[in-house]
Amino acid sequence: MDIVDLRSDTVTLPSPKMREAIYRAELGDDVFSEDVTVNRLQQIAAEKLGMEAALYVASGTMGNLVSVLTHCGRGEEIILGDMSHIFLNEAGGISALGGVFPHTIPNQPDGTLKLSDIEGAIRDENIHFPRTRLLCLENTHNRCYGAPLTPEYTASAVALAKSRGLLVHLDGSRIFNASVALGVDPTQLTSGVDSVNFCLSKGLAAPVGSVICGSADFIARARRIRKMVGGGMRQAGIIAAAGIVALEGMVSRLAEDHENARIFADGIRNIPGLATDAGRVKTNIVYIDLLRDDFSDGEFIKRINANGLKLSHTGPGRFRAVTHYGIVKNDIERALTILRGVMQK
Ligand code: TLP
Repeated sequence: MDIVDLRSDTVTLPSPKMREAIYRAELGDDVFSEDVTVNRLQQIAAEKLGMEAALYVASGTMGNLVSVLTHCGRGEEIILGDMSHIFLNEAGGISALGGVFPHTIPNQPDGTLKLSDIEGAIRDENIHFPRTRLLCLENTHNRCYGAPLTPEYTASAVALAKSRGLLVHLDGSRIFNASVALGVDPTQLTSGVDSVNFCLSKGLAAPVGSVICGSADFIARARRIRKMVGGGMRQAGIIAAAGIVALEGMVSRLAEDHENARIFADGIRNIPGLATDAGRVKTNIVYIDLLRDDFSDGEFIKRINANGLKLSHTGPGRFRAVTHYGIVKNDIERALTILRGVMQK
C-alpha cells in the first residue's frame, strides 16, 4: 500500500538531480576547509541570506546549538519563545552542553514575541542576575501553524534587541517557506540578525544538513564550536552537493506545498470530529484537533496508519500535517478521503 506521509517535511527523499550531484561531487577534507563542494554551498548560502559567511552543519539542532554556544558563555541568558523549537525540541542542548540559561516568554499565535515581553525579560545589571545576551526568533514558526514572521516584525524585534545591547539569532529552519509565502527576498527576513540557521533537509528536500550564516568573525568562532561538538564532517561535499541543488532549484516549488496545505486545511474543516484553524495556514504546516473522545489519540493514529496515512502526534488531541516535495494534490485528496472514512466509524 502507498503511504501518504505528512508527518514532516523532513521525510523528503532527494530528487534525481540531487542524486546525480552527489555522484559527481568534488570532495576534500572540510575540517581543513578543502572540500570545494562544501565551500561552494557555504558561499551560495551566505549570498542568498545577505550574510558575510556561512558554515555547513549536520542538522538544524546542531545549527542552533553551535550558534547559541558561539554567542553565549556559561551562565548567560537567552530570551526565546515558550513554543520555540530550541526550547521544546532540542533536548535542552543549550543548557546541557553550553550552560546557557533559557528565559521563555509567550509566543503569540502568529509566532511573534511581544516587544513589551522582550523588553520585560531583559535583565538589569545586577550581580544576582544572569546576563541577558541573546534574543532568538523562529521563522517560520513550527508550533504556530508555520507562521511566517514579516520583515517589519523582524526589524522591530532586532531594533529593540540592538538598542539594549543584545545579539539576535534566527532559527530560520524554514526561512525559504517564509520568503515564498510573503513574496519577499530572504535577505529582508535576516536583515540585522547576528546569525541565522536554515535547513536544507526539510522542504528543500536535501537528505542531510543545515547552514549557519553570519559575519566572517562569527563563522570563524562557530567553526571551533562545531568541531567541539563533533561536527567536523571531512568529505561532507558528498551531502553538501545535494544542498546546492536544493538552494538553486527547490525554493520556488515551496509555493506548491503551501497551496496543498491550504487545500488540506480547507478539507479538514468539513470533516465532522476534526477541526483546524485554516485561516492560519500560510505555509506548509497544518495542525488538526481531534474532537471525539470515543477513541484515543493512539487509536486515531492506528486507524489512519492502517488506511495509508501518517500524521505526527504533537500533543493531547493534536496532530500535525506538513506538505512537502513528493506530495501532490492527489495525495492530499487521498489523505482527506482516509480521514473522512476514519471519522465516519
Ligand atoms: N523540526 C522537526 C521536529 O524536530 C519537530 C519537524 O519535524 O518539524 N528548528 C525548527 C523550527 C524545526 O522545525 C526543526 C526540526 C529544527 C530546528 C531542527 O532540525 P533538525 O531536525 O535538522 O535537527
